[in-house]
Parts: sequence; structure tokens; C-alpha cells
Amino acid sequence: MTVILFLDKHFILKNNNVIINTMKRTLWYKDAVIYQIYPRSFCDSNGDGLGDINGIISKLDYLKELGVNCIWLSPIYDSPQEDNGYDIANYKDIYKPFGTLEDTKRMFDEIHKRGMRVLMDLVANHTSSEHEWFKSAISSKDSPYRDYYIIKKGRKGGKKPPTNWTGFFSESAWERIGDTDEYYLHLFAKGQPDLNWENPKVRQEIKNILKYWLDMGVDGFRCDVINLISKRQEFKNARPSLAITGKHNFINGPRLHEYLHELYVDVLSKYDSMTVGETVLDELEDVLALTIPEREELDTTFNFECLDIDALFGVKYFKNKFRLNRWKKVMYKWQSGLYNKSWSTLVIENHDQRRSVGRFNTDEGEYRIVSAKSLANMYFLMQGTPFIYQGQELAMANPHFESVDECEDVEIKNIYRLLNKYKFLKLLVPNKRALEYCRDNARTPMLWDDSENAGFTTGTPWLAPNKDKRYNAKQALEDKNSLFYHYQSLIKIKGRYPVIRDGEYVPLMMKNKNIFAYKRVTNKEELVVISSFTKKELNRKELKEFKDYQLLLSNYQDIKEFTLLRPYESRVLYKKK
Ligand code: ISL
Repeated sequence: MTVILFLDKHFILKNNNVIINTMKRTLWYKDAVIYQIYPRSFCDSNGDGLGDINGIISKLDYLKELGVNCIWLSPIYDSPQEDNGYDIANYKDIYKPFGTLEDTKRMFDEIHKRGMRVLMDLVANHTSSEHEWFKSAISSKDSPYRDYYIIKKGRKGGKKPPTNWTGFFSESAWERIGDTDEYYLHLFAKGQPDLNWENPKVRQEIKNILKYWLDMGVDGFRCDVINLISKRQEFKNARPSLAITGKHNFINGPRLHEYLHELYVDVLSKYDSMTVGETVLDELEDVLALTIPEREELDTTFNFECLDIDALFGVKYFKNKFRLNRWKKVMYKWQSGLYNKSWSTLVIENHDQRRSVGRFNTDEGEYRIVSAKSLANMYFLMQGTPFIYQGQELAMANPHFESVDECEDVEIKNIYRLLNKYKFLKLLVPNKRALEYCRDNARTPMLWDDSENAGFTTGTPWLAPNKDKRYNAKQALEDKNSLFYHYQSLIKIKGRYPVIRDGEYVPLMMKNKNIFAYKRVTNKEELVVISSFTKKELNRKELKEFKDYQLLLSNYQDIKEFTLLRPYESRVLYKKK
């Protein structure tokens, strides 16, 4: 007799064998607009000066009004906060000042009730040194967790670390374990020991964590530094580098694809989920190898070559001049390189980057909103999933720190320690550049209004709000010409015209060093985006070609003369074929 059982909504059992996995991953992320929340700085509901989960819940209608349909939460797990939550002490509990698991489940429900989805931040390359696993691992060589981490004998009887590798926070990648001759690897802060993914028990722990959150209703993960999880096992010295010594031993390591495929097959493929990889320093070829669907690894990644366009050798602290034409070439490379093969993300801000106001040739002064709209049109309408970082929709600007004492972040503190130790480095990283590009720029509290603490908290904020509070949520909602409503229009347009999701990217005016222009083309539609990135007025005859197109969106109230672009003028034009 044949027994057929319908298990939950996706699996059908026939005589005890799963015969159909009816789960269809709907690739919903291709129609998503994802809003990144840095919980610590978003909204504080209880006056302790820290953002929290109830604060997020209180602002979900604001996000619904903006029109985003997915929220990525930077880490909310239990953590000692050495790296503001990217150092996790318990993957299955919540950092107490943010709230409880119950609050979290309620937040997920409230997000889903509004037709939005939610991504958690999977930090699986390392844990906190306060994690039970690590405390046990370093307590005894016989600990069952000893092999959860990367622990190696030091050189010269333990007086020197196993290799000369440096991490991402400007210090040795090794920390000695007490007075033993052994060290543990940490590519980030000392309080962030790297997990040993060679150990199948570690991989199983991560799979359990994924399942735990997916079963709680999470719709996917932003995967923190996920291309670092596989290390070359020789653990040899490398040629010293001013940036990161030894990076070829841990960036895109030998078993990376195997590990990611295992996560996909064993867990992710069983849910209508999505993964976006934070793949530091990856080239287009690396990203294709990680994201073409047949690989069954990641769905998409962040493309740092596009975002760190004003960095040198990928290090944003190294002085480098922004050139619009170079950005156009790089964006074209990625748009054409991923087209019909994989899927891109579209990002101009996040919690690690300085604010885009005043960056990428935009203006922070008289043309702040006009130029922010020009930038928005340009990045948002390419092919890919656009991300909006909290406050980007308000044109929140960089706070212009004058002293490192105004900053909290471990990264800038370590950089200053290095600059003070090796003064010559200031030639490459002047103090001003370090403060201009440090991560605290993006982490000042969200500006809800122009009151003393910007409506973020009734207490003392953990990080001082921007002194300039003119552009805040209250003001934006009252001003029909605000950047907020411009993003709202962009989101509506994105959902209305299929050419934005599916159209081929065709660059325009590539030689013009002040205009970023392109077309998106299918056999049925054409969308044209023209954005000026200069205060100068530009008269361009080639614009005549688009005179009869329908104007969908502009950052000026009218079109004075079709071939004339006023300061930072930007137009989105459309033609149905
Ligand atoms: O911010 C950077 C340089 O200034 C990046 O190198 C960043 O450190 C890198 O992209 C990894 O970032 C991610 O992992 C880190 C965490 O500190 C970052 O906030 C997170 O985005 C370690 O978990």
C-alpha cells in the first residue's frame, strides 16, 4: 500500500521517502528594495541611549511609507559589543539592551504583517571571545570545542605568532593564549576569534543557527565576510603588505565553494530564502563563481569595487581621488558582467562607509538634495537589488569629526594607534582622511527630528547625533520635495516598469566626465537615466535623442531646455517600444 503524507507545505513523503520538495525559491529578492537598519543607532524606545527592537517596531510604518519591502538588521544577537554586535556570544539570544527573543518574534510578525520581509546578519566567520565555545576552547587542550577555532603553535617557542599575517583592524591576526606557546587567529578584533570551518561540527552548528532563524520566520541572511571562512591550511608567512598581510591565505580560500554549497543544499534550499554575501575585496570573476544559480551557493553579493571607488587598493583610508569616469567604467563592468548570469546589489551607503552626501562628487551645501537625487536616480535604476541604509533617504551627512575622541569604533581606534606608532603612515593616511572615512560617520543616531537628541532617545545617546539636524524624518515627511519622497517615487517606478528589473544596461556619454548616463533596454521598453554630477550648467546636444521620451522623474520642477542640464540635474525618461 502506498502512503503519501503531506509534510508542512513543501515536502511530500511517499513510503517514508521525500518524493517532492515542492519548495520553490521564488527569487523574491529580484523585486526587493532592502533597507538596512543599524539597530544601535536607529530608535531607542526606553531611554538608555541605545536603539532597540521596540524602537524599530515603532518605525515600521515609516518604512512602509517609504515603500521598502525588506529590512536587513545588522546584528541583534547577544554580544559584548566590542565590534557593535559583529562579535556574537550567543547566536540564539538577543543582546539584552536591544530587547528579548519575544520582542524579536513580535518584530518579525509586525514586519511580515506590513508585507515586508526581514534578513538577519549571519556572522559566521568568527564569534565573540565571550562565546561559550571559545571560553571552553582556550580553557583546555581537551575541550570538545578546541577544534572550533584556529589555534596554532607560535614561532620561537611561542614568543612570535604562527605567521606574520595582519587582519582587517590594523593589528596582528594572532593573539597569544595566556602564557602558553599557542595563538588563536582573529582576522578582526582580538575579541573576534575565527571559527575553524574545516571542522564539520562547526559547519553543523552554523546550519543549526540558520535553521533556527529561518524557522522563526526570517527570510534570509546578509552573510558577513563570508568569503573568509575557508583558510589555506599551510599557515605560512606572507609577503608583508601595507594593507592586509597574508590575505591570499584567507580570501576565497580552497574550500569556500564547498562550504557554501553545503549550507545551501542542507538548509537554505529548503526555504524561500535569500543570501547576500559580504565578499570583501572580491573581483567580478570571484562573485560570478559564488552566485551563478547553478553553483547553488549565494544569491548575490555586495560589489566593493563599485562602492570603494575612491579607495586605493581597496583600502578606503588610503588617499585617492574620486573620478566619475572611472566609476562609470567599473559600474558598466559589473552590470554587463553579471547580466543574464547572476544578480547584483546596488549600494551607496552602509554602516561601514562614510555617508554619500558630499561623496561621489555630490554636494553637501546648496545642492545637497538636488545632487542626492541625482545620485539616487543613477544607482537605483541599474539592474540589481537596491539597498538603502538608514538615514540615506534623508540625505544625512557626515558629522565631520574633529577628533578621534568623538568616535567609538574599534577600527578607527586601532588605526590611530598605528598612525601614532608609525608617523610615516600619515603620508598615506592623514588624520583628516581617517576621520572622514571612519565607520562612525554612518553610525550617528538616525535623525527623526531636529531636537537635541534628534528624537532618537530621551536619554544620553551612545554616540553624539550630527550637529546638523536640518534634514530629518519629520522635516522630510512634511516636504513634498524631500529626498524621502524622491526615493518613494523611485521605488514605485522600480515596481512598475519591468525594464528596470530585466533590461540590459547600455552606457551613454561614457567620455563625459560630469555626466553619468545609461539606458536600460528590453525588446518592449527603454529607460534612460541621465545624471549630472557638477554644479556647472551643461549643454549637451546628444540629449536631443531622448526629447520625445516620457519624463518619469526629475530633480527639478520642470525642464527648462531639453539639451540643458542645470546643476546636478537628473532625469529618468521612458519609452514603450
Ligand atoms: O569597513 C571596512 C573597512 O573600513 C571593511 O573592511 C569591513 O571591515 C569589511 O567589509 C568587513 O565588514 C564586516 O565584518 C566586520 C564588521 O566589523 C563590519 O561591520 C562588517 O560589515 C567584522 O565582522
